[in-house]
Amino acid sequence: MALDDRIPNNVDLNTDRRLQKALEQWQPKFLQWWMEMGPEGFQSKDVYLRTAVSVDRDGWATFEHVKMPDYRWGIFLTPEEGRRPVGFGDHPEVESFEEVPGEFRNPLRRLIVTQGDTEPASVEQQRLLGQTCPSLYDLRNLFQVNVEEGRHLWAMVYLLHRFFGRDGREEADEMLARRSGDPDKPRILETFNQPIKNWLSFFCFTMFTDRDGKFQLGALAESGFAPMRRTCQFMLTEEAHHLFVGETGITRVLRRSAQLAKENQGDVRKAGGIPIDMVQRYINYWFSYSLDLFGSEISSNSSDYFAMGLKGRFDEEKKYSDHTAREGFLEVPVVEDGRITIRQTPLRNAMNECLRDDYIKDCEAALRRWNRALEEEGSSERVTLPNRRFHRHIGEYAQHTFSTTGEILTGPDAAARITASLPSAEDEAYVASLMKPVTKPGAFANWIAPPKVGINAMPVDFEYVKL
Ligand code: BYC
Ligand code: FE
Ligand code: FE
Repeated sequence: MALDDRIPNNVDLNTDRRLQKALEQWQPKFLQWWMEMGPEGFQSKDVYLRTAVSVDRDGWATFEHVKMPDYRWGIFLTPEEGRRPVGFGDHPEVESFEEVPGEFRNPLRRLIVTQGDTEPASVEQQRLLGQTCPSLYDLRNLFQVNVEEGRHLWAMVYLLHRFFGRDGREEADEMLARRSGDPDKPRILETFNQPIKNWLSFFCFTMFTDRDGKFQLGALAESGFAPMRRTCQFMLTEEAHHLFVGETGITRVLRRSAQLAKENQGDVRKAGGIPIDMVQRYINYWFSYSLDLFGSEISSNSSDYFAMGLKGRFDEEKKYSDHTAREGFLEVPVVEDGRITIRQTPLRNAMNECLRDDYIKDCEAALRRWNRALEEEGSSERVTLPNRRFHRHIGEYAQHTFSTTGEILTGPDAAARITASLPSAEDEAYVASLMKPVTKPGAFANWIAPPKVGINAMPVDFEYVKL
């Protein structure tokens, strides 16, 4: 382990002078990007952060107050016992590769660049949220997510520098040049160009969009390209916290709304809370945008990635017995002549849809937990997930208009029905009006319930950020 190095790492960076130098040249550019595009206004404050200093059980989560620019962004890969075969695709039996075979270079680079691009994008999307934090606890969680997304960028940039030579170095620079929402230099995937204007969106984003990260990283953690596999395995340990922030964030909003409804004869708004139907519209928006991230339902790209052993299914090794996926079909609803019909799709071409299926099941489980919280608070209201066809911009359903329950909508009022299920300008203005910073230790904005416990067994009123 080389923790005192300029770039903390467990990949023996000091034995590869060229690579070390290339990364040390990228480091100041990263820091410059962080100061420019990272969380605005808090760079000189002490934040109670978890830093990975090694990959083993006690080492990967060291908690202390640090200033964000001093966070030790490092390169950590989960070690593996012995060698293992690729395990799926056209050649499941061959030994997994430690270098990139020539014919896999372009697709692999694309996967890494697409994955890597989302990480700084999310930091850019969230950069102004600190100014309206509902508590110091939440402020700290935002920054924890932000520094770790920065580290995820490091993880992908390491792969680019280490395995893709000059092309990789150029791609790594491009990661810092694109900007979320910039019409001239946008981020690659559209979801990462959508603004996150308030904390309700932030919690929905970490719930739904970071969860795409869980499933994409899960699929890449099966990769026959061993460095990718080990990189993604370690990223997944950090990802769990991001999902926690999103899921519990919305749970706390729902609990508070239910409490305020009870105390005020159902009028949550009058009491300064967020009505549950409004929360539902934010769920509709971020869930549908997150579904887009799985790509087209029927995709030859996904078939190629699988055939090459670059990207498997979620839990490929554990969950499946046939790892070639040469036989079998997935029934994919498509639109033909204005009607939904089932298309029998060869499994390999439906890999995106398989992953999306697993993702949706995971979301459904979380929705059940949200609804249980509403029930506990004595509310009869419930939240739901819209149908996967609703409000899509990518894939089979992007060309048509679907209701939240999945039926095709036609006619003059179709667009209006979609709009009515999404946050309106009025919703946005109302939520914005609630976003007033609360920075006293232990205090919380009125629209959100406090968490049950603090971070790392600290009390809820701990000074998570020293302002
Ligand atoms: N927006 O066959 P198709 C995370 C493009 S999140 C714009 O449908 P494919 C995180 C596609 O590139 C995890 N364009 O797609 C979360 C292709 O372009 P070309 C991110 C899109 O390739 C929160 C065309 O449409 N990780 O970590 O099978 C905070 C048709 O291709 C979109 C990954 O994405 C879109 N939404 O699948 C921080 C993993 N979707 O070839 C971080 C790596 C598709 O026509 N990426 N297109 O120019 C992949 O595995 C695949 O690229 C995708 C797309 C699953 C994204
Ligand atoms: Fe990430
Ligand atoms: Fe994340």
